Amino acid sequence: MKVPKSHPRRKSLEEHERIARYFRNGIVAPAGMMAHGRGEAFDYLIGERTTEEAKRQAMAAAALLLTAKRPVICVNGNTTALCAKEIAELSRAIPASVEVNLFYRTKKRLGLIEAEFRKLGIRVLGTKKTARVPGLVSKRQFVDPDGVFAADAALVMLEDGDRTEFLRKMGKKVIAIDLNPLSRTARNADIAIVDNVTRAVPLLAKFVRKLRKKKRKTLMNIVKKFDNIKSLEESESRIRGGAGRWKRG
Ligand code: PTJ
Repeated sequence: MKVPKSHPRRKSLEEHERIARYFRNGIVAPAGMMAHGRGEAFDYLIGERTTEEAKRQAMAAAALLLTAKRPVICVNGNTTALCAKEIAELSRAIPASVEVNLFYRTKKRLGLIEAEFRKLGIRVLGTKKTARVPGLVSKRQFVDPDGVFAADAALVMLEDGDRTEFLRKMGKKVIAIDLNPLSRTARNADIAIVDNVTRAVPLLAKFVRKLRKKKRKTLMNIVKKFDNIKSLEESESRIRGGAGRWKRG
């Protein structure tokens, strides 16, 4: 369905279309559609735009990614559907590896996501060789020995709190993008960006380009000053205080 240019919630409807299309082609899992709906509700409450808190969160996240020696960006069905091109650009800007990690892991979906990134010139890790995240029971435990397993920092999006927690137990820094500031993923992360992946990923790339020339010490200071829980409280209070503040079409 073509969404009219004049529609006030055009972007949101276009995202629906993308998720539905990528569900039909097998990339998005059935539960991915529900996960998208959950995110959409929070996005509506923050006004479907990047908040000032999210800008600060993304700035700290960009600094962390630039100080990492082996950063990895994790992708799943929803993020491939919504922003594969932007993820490819971010991975080049940092530079970072891209690794596929699926909750509903099947050979077919791994292959489809791999092919989607190949079209963008990215060779994704995580499809064949497998190491494990100790303690994690879901299929998310399977990671690439040259990717997440060896990484010192991982960017995760639309994930569950368990993996974030266990990755941190492995000593890795975790950056999460999650529209729900109360989620376990957001709260377990070192830095959580409360924004839609479709806006947060290009914003991260923008900040990475901006900060790239800064001294390591400056970048580390930005990271050190960041307080994830305090920042999430700011995001949450905007959501609570924001109800009814925005006019909707
Ligand atoms: O790994 P896959 O592809 O096999 O599928 C896994 C899914 C996505 C189904 C799985 O991870 C899942 O069910 O996720 P959850 O537990 O619903 O968590 C998704 C989190 O991401 C929720 O807190 C949502 O609010 C948030 N979210 C949803 N859409 C977006 C989002 N955050 C940022 N941007 C979005 N577009």
